[in-house]
Amino acid sequence: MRRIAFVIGAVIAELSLAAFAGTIHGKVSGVSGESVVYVEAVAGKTFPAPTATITMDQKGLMFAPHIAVVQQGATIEFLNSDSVAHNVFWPSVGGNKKLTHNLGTWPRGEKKAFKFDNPGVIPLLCNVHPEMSAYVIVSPTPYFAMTKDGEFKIENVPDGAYTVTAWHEGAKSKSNPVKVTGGTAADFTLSK
Ligand SMILES: [Cu+2]
Repeated sequence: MRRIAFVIGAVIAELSLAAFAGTIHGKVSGVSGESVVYVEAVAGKTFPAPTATITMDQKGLMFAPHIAVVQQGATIEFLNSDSVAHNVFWPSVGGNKKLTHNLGTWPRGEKKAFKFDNPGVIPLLCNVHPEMSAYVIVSPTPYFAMTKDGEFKIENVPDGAYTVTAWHEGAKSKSNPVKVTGGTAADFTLSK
């Protein structure tokens, strides 16, 4: 009997957790092109590890996509689709130069996987082609969005107080405190 009561209690707790979640929406202005908006780490809170693997291609002497956003712990497969060899390296993670890493240089058709365990913005470079560049944004939470026109929506964020950061490659990142109570708005104006 006690066990049944416990199970029912757990189900109710789960339902109410699901009920008290909202959408963070808003607009990133002051910049044009892709921006990334994500919820910063929440003290004392961990999230299930992401299971999806995404591919970052090197094609036509360009990284594709130019900007990728993943949850902390995600794996990215770096593929070379060109007939020339490409390299992948990054000088820092979130500005921390100690986290620099050179993945190596490899020919067409080959790929290498890397698991991103540290959050932050990672500038990707190729030491064979200095004009090649891309960014990986490793979000510390599963709550993130990419926007092309500035409008963004991050859904299913549990009620609570958060810090939300907007990033654009040509501007200074900006962070705003956001309180989610069944839906909330957060607008950002970025500048250089
Ligand atoms: Cu290259």
